Amino acid sequence: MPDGLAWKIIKDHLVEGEPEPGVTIALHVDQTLTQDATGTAAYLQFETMGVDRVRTDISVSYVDHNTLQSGPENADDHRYLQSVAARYGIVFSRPGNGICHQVHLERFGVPGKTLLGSDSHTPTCGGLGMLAVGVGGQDVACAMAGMPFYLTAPSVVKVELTGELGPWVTAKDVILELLRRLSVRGGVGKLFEYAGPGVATLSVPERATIANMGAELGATTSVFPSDGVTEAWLRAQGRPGDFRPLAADDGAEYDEVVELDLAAVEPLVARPHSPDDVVPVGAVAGLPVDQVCIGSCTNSSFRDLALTAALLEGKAVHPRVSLAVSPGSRQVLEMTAARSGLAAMVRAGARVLEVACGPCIGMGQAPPSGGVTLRTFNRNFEGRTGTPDARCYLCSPPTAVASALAGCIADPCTLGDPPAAFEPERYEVDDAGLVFPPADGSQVEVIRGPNIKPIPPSEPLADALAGEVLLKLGDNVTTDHIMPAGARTLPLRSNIPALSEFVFERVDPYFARRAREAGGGFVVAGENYGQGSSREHAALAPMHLGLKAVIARSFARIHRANLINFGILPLVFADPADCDRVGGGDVLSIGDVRAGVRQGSLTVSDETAGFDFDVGIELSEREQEIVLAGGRLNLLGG
Ligand code: MIC
Ligand code: SF4
Repeated sequence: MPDGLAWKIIKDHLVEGEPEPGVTIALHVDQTLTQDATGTAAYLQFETMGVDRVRTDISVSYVDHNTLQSGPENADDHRYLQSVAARYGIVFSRPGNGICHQVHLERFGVPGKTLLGSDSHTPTCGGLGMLAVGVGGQDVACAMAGMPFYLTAPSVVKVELTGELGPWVTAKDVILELLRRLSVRGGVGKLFEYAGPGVATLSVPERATIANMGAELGATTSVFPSDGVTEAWLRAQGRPGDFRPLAADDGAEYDEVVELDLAAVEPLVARPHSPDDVVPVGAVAGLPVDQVCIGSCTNSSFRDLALTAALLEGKAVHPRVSLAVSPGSRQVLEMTAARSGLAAMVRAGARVLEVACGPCIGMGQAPPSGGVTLRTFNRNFEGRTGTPDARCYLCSPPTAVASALAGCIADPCTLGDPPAAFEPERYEVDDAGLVFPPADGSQVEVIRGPNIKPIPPSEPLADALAGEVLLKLGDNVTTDHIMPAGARTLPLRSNIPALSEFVFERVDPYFARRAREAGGGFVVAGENYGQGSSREHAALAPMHLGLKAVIARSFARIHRANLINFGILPLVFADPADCDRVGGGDVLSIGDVRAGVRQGSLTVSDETAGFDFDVGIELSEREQEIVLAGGRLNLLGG
């Protein structure tokens, strides 16, 4: 039977299971990546697995999130990550070398290989024809230890691209258009495979932008074919040997098809506070902006920055606006500087920031109170900027530049004729920011700072659970709500007891105290609970506070897996209407829990409201073992 591209890569890596949508399968993992904010927990868990050296083709540890060193914690984390990398055979990407997804695309991505990363935007490398999936740190640790990666095989959506992008329309607008049509939960359980004649009109960095924000659709991953454009780009990166052509077989069938005419896409903007609240730029044009940020793993390629520099050349940023630019990698920074682009940006009044995630994760550049910030990033969840009442809009680099110059949201066509887009024939390759591990790391000492604490243990699942509904929430709760990031909390990522004090802080500043005093309890929510990041801390820290189960209408993929990995039950209302009947503060009890987990359903008694309701818990046998043990680490003997 003819196969689509994604199924070909899946079948090439299949270790266990039937390759059918909805079925649990296990895949061999060729490469892994971690970043510093999730990496410390991943390596702390990996260290307990008794493996002497990573068993992947290549594993890379990036430092890109926690780069603001306002105390010793982040530098201590970096030192731990560097030493643990040398000890176990992992490549270390030093602070300042770049955002994990951008650097991985430039230096390590290989078409047709699998990549598992402890960051939700790992699918960026799908732009190169990789099957790249974002997961929690524990799943990456297991892959580094040589275990396969278990997932529910997704259904595959073919996105048939036709036509060509018009002037001032970019890859960012393409993915915003898909978000407008499909929403932040439209991709859950699905993989997006791009096809059609429009693919050849998109460069690798543009494909990467689209694959990157497939994460915002909730998709398992996104993948582009590997074609002549891919080959030319890999050659330009000095890696011609990594190219291998990959395309769907003729006549391949798909579970769904989405048609998208690139010529019909227009410049778009996502409004606060969700990446799917998308409107044409004209609908918000004229809104005064306080800040414009260009960068993040979505839009920080050389192509994006070269365009930004060309558009800023000889102009001046509006006095009301603070324009921040953060390049995605050292390569991007060096090449932009070498071609005078850096000077053009600085002269125009831009604040050029460190090569890192920076403002995207609230590591500095919080906007003013009640301010409007326009960003080329991928997420605009409430509070994520670091300013609780800021309003964050998302857009493409040209829309960002036009707005920075105008002082208000502006259509990029106000900039006149667009400069010719280009891809350099040769990228300047400089791997000085990468530290390769010694052939034998067994004598390397792993250095732990005082803030690095072991992962807290958990108990096997009890047969009776009781407690109060600590929080009742709506739809699309993000991991930024559950476990906020930003400059204040990220330094505590390797210290779970300290970090857990901030769980749900933006929803209820007293949540941690209430949870501790109540001896744990439940959270009740609507659809798509836990969308957004891969941070397993959003399961680990609530586990430490005694959270027993989350009862929701549905869950986001990565967060559901993280809850299971740490022994928290992801329960789904059998009748979605019951969600409205359960109140915050109600006392719930669940009996025969262990048998119910095996059967796939449980009955919950709402003692306060005086009614019973059923919940489902659809787990594979392997997942059942994990939750019964109180988490995967207990099964691994960690
Ligand atoms: C994000 O964009 O939310 C992050 C920060 O990159 C997270 C990872 C983390 O929380 O460390 C992600 O996307 O997975
Ligand atoms: Fe970093 Fe932002 Fe990308 Fe997350 S979304 S990896 S914080 S740049």
